[in-house]
This record gives sequence, C-alpha cells and structure tokens, in this order.
Amino acid sequence: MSFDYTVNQECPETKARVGEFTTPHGRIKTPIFMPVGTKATVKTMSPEELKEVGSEIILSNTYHLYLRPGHELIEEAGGLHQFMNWDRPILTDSGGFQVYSLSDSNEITEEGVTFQSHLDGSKHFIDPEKAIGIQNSLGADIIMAFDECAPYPAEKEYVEKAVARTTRWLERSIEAHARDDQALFGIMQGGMHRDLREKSAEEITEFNLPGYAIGGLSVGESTEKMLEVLDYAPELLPEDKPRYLMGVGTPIDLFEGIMRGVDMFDCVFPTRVARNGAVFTSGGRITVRNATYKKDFTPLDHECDCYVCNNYSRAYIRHLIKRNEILGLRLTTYHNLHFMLDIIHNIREAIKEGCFLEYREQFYNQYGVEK
Ligand code: PRF
Ligand code: ZN
Repeated sequence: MSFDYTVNQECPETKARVGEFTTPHGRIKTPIFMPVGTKATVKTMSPEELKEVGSEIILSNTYHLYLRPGHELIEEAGGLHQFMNWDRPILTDSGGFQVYSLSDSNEITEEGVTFQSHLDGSKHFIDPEKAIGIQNSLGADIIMAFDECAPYPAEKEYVEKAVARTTRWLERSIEAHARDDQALFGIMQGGMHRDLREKSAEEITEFNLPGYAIGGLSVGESTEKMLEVLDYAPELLPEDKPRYLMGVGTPIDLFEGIMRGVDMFDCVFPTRVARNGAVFTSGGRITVRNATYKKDFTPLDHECDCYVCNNYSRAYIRHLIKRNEILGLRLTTYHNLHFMLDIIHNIREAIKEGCFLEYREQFYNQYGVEK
C-alpha cells in the first residue's frame, strides 16, 4: 500500500505545519506525540485509557520485545496489534539505539552489533536484516531502519563514520524489508555537525522513503545545542514526508520542534516523571509527591478537564504515591499523557487558525520555560 502524507496547512510565521499520514490502522494527524509502550504496554495504561486521553499512535521497541517475550511469540499471537489489543497505528524503533544505551557491552562492526542483554547477560547479534525481520514479525505500521547513533560527545571522525554506516545499513534495511503494509522510515544522523547532517540527509533521502527521522539528538547535549541542530535539520528532509524527531518530547520540546518543522515526537519523559510523582500543569511542572500538597484538595491542574482532574485531588494522589499505591501511578500517567496530547491538539488547531506563535507565547507565559 502507499503511505500518503498530506500537508494541509502551513504556519505563515514559522516552519510548523499540519498534516495527515495514512497507515493500515488509520490516519494520524501531525504534529503528533507518540506515548512510549516499550514492552507492548504504555506503563499503567489500558488501550481504552490510551484512547480516552487521545493517543492516535504509540511507539514500541524491537530490542525489548525481541528479548522478551520474543518476536516469534508475538507473531504467533497475530502481531503486536492483536497481542496487546491496540487497533490504532504503532511505530517500532529498530533496536539500534536501545542496544547502545541499554545493553551491558557492545561491539559495532560493519556487519552489525553484538551485545549482551541487559536482562540476563546473554549474548546477541543484531544487524539491519535481523532488525527489519523482527519488525516485520511484530507488524507495526511504521518501522525504523537500523542506524548507528554516535554517543555525545564523540570525535567528528567517529560521527562521520557512523553517518556513512547508517546509510549503508539503511540500504540493507530497505533490501531486507519484506512487507509493503509497513512504512520503513530512514534515520538521519550526524551529531552536532551541520556538514554531516547535510551529508546524511542527502544520502538517506535518495531512497525516497515514506518518512524520515532525525536521530542522534537528546543524547546528553544541552538544549541550546539541540535547538541549534533543529534550526536547520528538519528542512534537510523532504517537505512532503513526515519528519520524526526521535526520543524528544517535553511540553516545551513540542513547541520548539514543531516551529522548526518537526511532525512527530516520542518520549518516555511524560510517563516516566509521572511514575515519580511529577505532573504537568498549566502553571508548570509540579512534584505532587511533595509535602506542600499534603492538604491541597484541588485538582492536579485546574485548567485540565481529564478524568483525573475531574475526580481526584492533589492530596489524594500524593497520598497514593507516598503509599506506593498502584492507582497513584495510573492517575499521574493518565493526566500527563492527556496534558501532552491536549497541547499537541491545541497546537494543530492554532496552526490551522494561523495563531501558533500566539498560542506558544501564551503557553510559555503560564507554564514558565523549563526543561
Ligand atoms: N536512533 C534510533 N532510535 C532512537 C534514537 C536514534 O538516534 C534516539 C536519539 N534521541 C532515540 N531513539 N533508532
Ligand atoms: Zn488532568
């Protein structure tokens, strides 16, 4: 099938745009935020709840599912959608990045990556063919090429080699991809170097893929450095394809990425901080776990109309989190995802109405600019 991407509206003042991407499990509107469901579940959230908060697509990880429960088992279950009872689009990351960031030791050669499982120390080998084979078994709507994300900081010569290897691995990823009902996205690397980002973009866009990602950011560099790259990187990718910024997504990142031309985001941040008792509010992020909220009988965010804010107080949620009650984690996660998806919805509406910058200004004034 063809994976159409249509840009419906462009912001006259910034590079923000609104569009639609068609997948076998329905259309997603861009800009979009993808909640992270690493192990075939967005921690604490049922698929019904994910829909209630407005999730249109979720992300899952090849690396984790390959190790446990195994991609063959998920294939036997009828694929990832069926296995986890999620009938909307899914994107799987290729595993490359997780291998570098999670496994105990790894050796990267032209052939692929040898690594030890972070779970039991067992030895594994993943190469582009295997990463795509696993993703073909899982059956997500969007799958990612196997790339090499250079660490930060790294010698420029190293980053240059990673860029060249990422292109060769993309070629092998495309060759191995055996399902035309899955869109394969290419990934740009190049670290913080403009000339390498340009080289990477030039090489990967040759393949005329249905979408492209910006990898290698939010790997330890400062926000300023990341934004410096984002000032030019999205535009190096085709205008008529979705652009996905991998592993980036605080509330502020959404605005900053979108105004620079990014269409898709994923990040564990909103769900991870929720499990630590931190929640987003229109007045900024608060740690509801703190003693300040002991007798605060108001909702997490007085401007939020989610199920949590309509029914529970900060004091109650603080109590649940302090006592390690499971409901506490569920409520903070639910609210944070609702908050993220509400922002992204408002941003789409603002772009359509030609008032993106006004909305950004208003949000920042209230929220305070933090990371
Ligand atoms: N490559 C892949 N997945 C990723 C990244 C990358 O560079 C990042 C970088 N922030 C997050 N997830 N394949
Ligand atoms: Zn809420």
